[in-house]
Amino acid sequence: MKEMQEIQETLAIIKPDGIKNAIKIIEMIYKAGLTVKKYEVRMLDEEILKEHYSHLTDKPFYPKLESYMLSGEVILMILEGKNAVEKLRELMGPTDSTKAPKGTIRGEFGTDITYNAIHGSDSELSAINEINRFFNKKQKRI
Ligand code: DAT
Ligand code: MG
Repeated sequence: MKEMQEIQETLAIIKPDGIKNAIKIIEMIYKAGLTVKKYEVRMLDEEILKEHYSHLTDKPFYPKLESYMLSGEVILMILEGKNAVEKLRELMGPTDSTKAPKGTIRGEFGTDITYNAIHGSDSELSAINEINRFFNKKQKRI
């Protein structure tokens, strides 16, 4: 039998195009059973983005992704709850907002594959690394 779902933390980023809908997005997060444990509103910079999107820096779309992520303030959030990593990914919908169902954050507030309103960690390990990266925790990186 599967154990009770564990309490996890995950990292969410409301991206520059999502800011105008931040209250609605946060409401959806709470309705899904997650809570905001810590948050910060700030601009990102090239260095942290290159680290965060290291799997994409060689892609032809990277310059567009970078300028979008630098185009305004973002809201960085540590979310907490049962099965938080998967729950947030489900609530976000797929990367391409045009393919995201209504009722998902990207389906409601994203525009396309670039302007997709929100980031969420894609695994427990990414969540730990990303929380360390953006909240500068002095914990050992895995
Ligand atoms: P996700 O954000 O769903 O985890 P990802 O990690 O593959 O997706 O990519 C990170 C971001 O990069 C994504 O939110 C938007 C951008 N991106 C990914 N694939 C793209 C593509 N084919 N064209 C344009 N932007 C893309
Ligand atoms: Mg990703």
